[in-house]
Amino acid sequence: MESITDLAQKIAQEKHPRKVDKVIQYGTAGFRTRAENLDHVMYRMGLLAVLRSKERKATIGVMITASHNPEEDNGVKLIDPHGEMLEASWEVHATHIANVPDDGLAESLRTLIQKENIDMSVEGYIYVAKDTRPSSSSLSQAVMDGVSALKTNAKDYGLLTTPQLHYMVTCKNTEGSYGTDTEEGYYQKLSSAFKLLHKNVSWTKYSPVTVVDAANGVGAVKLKEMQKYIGETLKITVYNDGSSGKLNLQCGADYVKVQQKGPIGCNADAGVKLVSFDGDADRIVFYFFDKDGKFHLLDGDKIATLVAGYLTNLVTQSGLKLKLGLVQTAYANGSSTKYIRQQLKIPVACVPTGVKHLHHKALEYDVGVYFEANGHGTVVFSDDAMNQVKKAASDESRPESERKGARNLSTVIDVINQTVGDAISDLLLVEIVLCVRDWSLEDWDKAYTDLPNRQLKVKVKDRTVIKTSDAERKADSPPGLQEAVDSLVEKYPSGRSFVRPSGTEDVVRVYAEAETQADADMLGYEVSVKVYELAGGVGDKPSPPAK
Ligand code: 16G
Ligand code: MG
Repeated sequence: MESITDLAQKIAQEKHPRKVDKVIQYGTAGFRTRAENLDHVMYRMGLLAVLRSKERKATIGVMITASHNPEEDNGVKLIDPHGEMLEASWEVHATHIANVPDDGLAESLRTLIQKENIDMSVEGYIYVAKDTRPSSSSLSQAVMDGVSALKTNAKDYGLLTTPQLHYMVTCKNTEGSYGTDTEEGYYQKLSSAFKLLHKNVSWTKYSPVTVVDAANGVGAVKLKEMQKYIGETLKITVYNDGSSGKLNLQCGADYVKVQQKGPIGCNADAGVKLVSFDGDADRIVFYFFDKDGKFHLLDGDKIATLVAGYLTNLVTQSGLKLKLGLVQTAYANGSSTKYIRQQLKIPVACVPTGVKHLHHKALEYDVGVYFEANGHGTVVFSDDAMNQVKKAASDESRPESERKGARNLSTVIDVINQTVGDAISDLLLVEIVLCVRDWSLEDWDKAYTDLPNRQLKVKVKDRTVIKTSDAERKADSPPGLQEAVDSLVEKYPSGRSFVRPSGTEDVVRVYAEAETQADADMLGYEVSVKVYELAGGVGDKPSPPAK
């Protein structure tokens, strides 16, 4: 009799053959490449999700998206039981299963089953969702084929934002204690808490009007849905909503952050609150134009400081002794780190790029706020902190002011999608803080002034020659590179620069900041040249900044 793994291989050969030889890696955010090369990878990730599900004895999520990448790309990532990124040791399994030749698939599956000691009689369960890319439908079908090849059931949610799927997986695996694993459950939980906090607050400078560039992605559909639940409390206008423009093309959070300008179709009056999501709505940035038409960006760093400041106040008010900490990456603007240390007086940690590193570190605090400068982030509360907050909220022996602080904290927790950064949830959270503080975006922006900065890419033969340490702030190889960067940095007041291989693109990334934009541009350029010379640059040499 044919074994189930042989059968899975047969289906692979017949319906989802591997047509490309190029090895593909499970990177920072799963597999990501041209959609036409992904069919076999998707089928195999369906298989792998089942094995992971049986091994964990829990529901596993499979999200089909390539986030802020162009429409021609697609990708897939697996979501672990508590809504977190797939464990690193399984990333290795994923890479292996994705690349093995068709006729070796059954054998590889058997080896994995043995190695991880997977009990194949355990019933697995898979949640699948996709973004709005044209390629997502057929790729999602390939995932479903993989799941059913191993005789396992899946729930296909169709279109969801990435953070919504993380949320669903967590709801399911906590048997509903985190929330209800339906879209309605998600909108209900977040919007009710939001409306409660927004109620009874009066303002003069805050404006409950927000204009959102949804990057022509899935966030548009879901935000419009959320608006129905929020009603009048916040008036959201969505553009770049997929009705005409192309996904992520000249729009979205990544474009706005990197280009430091508004997206296509953006023509707002001075002071209007503007927002961009990325293609799968797990990143958000805010911005506005001042009276002189100057663009002001409020990125992940600014969001982190806003949120951390607010939560610190609530914790203090509640009288609870909770340890709050903030987690950033090397991309965090130097001014933000200084502000957090000197003004907010909150402990701040720096970790390597990628959500899993930030999330993991944030879990070390009772209340861990984490944000990447690019706008991905959230807040996580330890189980103990959540229990303390709940208890304090109804503890009659506490003064009313403390109980009020705890009650507000408890409600804020419900606005937050703790499983992963979530543009919709973050939007609501920021709106609450701005409303309570009665701040316009100008007020928020005044907290500190970003040091001018520049991000550049350098093409090299093999980007893995760059090895970093100290949360990517030091390049240990190739020899001489760090010394070269150090001596360039020294020339510029408030200069800082680092280089790291991208985890999602075949390039080396260069970051530079300095007191003036011209200095940041020049420092970035000079460092790029060093990377080109010392790390095997290919193609054209980096060109100097335009004067
Ligand atoms: C991925 C990461 C994001 C990171 C980015 C860096 C996840 C879910 N996403 O999008 O956190 O900022 O990669 O890209 O981890 P890079 O390595 O190409 O600079
Ligand atoms: Mg994204």
